[in-house]
Amino acid sequence: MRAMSALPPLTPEQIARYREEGFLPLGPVLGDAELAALRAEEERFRLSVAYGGPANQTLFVNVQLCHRSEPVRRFCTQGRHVPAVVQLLGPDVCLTHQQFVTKLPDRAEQRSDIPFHQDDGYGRLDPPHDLTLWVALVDVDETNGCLWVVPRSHARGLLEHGRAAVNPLLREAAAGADAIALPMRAGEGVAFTGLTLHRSGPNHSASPRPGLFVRYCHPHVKMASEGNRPVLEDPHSWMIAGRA
Ligand SMILES: O=C(O)CCC(=O)C(=O)O
Repeated sequence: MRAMSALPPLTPEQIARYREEGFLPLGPVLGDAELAALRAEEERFRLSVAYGGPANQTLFVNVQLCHRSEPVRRFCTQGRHVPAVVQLLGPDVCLTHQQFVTKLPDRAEQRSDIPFHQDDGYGRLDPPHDLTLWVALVDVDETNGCLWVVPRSHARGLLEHGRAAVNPLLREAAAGADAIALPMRAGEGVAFTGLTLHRSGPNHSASPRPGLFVRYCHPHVKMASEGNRPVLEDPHSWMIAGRA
C-alpha cells in the first residue's frame, strides 16, 4: 500500500533539466487511495456522458471537472506535485485546465492515437508560460498508449498545427524523429511545458488506458485562442499558489 508523503523539493539539477529538455518525470504523485478515487471518478464521468462520436469511438475526453469532483479538485489544487509545479512555474500559479483522457482498446486500429502537438497549439496562452502535468492512472507503455515527448522541442517556439490526419477533431504538428517514449507506473506523473511536442499512441492492449491531464499557468497570461481573455476571467481558472 503506497501512502501519501510529500515529494522532496526539486533539485537545481532537476529544474535545469526541465528547462533544457522541456519535460521532467516526477515519479509517484498519487498514493493508492487517491489513485483508486481518481480511477473511479474517471469511469464515473466517462460512463455518464453521452458522447456523440461514432459507435466504435475509443478516445474519450472529459474536461473541467474540479467543480464536479472533490478528488479531482483536491488533487489539482493540493496534490503532492503542487510544490514542484510552483518551483518550475511559480511563485504565482493558476490552474487553468484539467481533463481525463481515456483510450479504450483499439484492437489493431489507431483510433485513439493523439498525434504530435504542443498544448499551446490547442489552447494558446500568451505568453506561453504554462506547464502540463500528465498522470498515468494505470501502468502505461508503448502497447497501451503511453506519452511520447520530443526533448528540447520547446525551444522551437510555437509551431504550426493542422488538422490531424487520424482524427479531424485533433491537431497535429510536424515532429521529426527524435521522440522518446515515457513508460510510467500507475500514479506517476510527468511535467512538460506548453511548447513541448508530445503525443500518445493507440491502445493495443485489452484494457482501458485512463490518464489525467492538468494544466497550470502564470495568472497574467491571456487566452489567445479565446479572444485574448485574461485567464483569471475564466471560471475554471483557480489560483493555487502566490497571488495574481
Ligand atoms: O492522455 C493522453 O494520451 C495525451 C493527452 C494529451 O496529449 C493532451 O491532452 O494534450
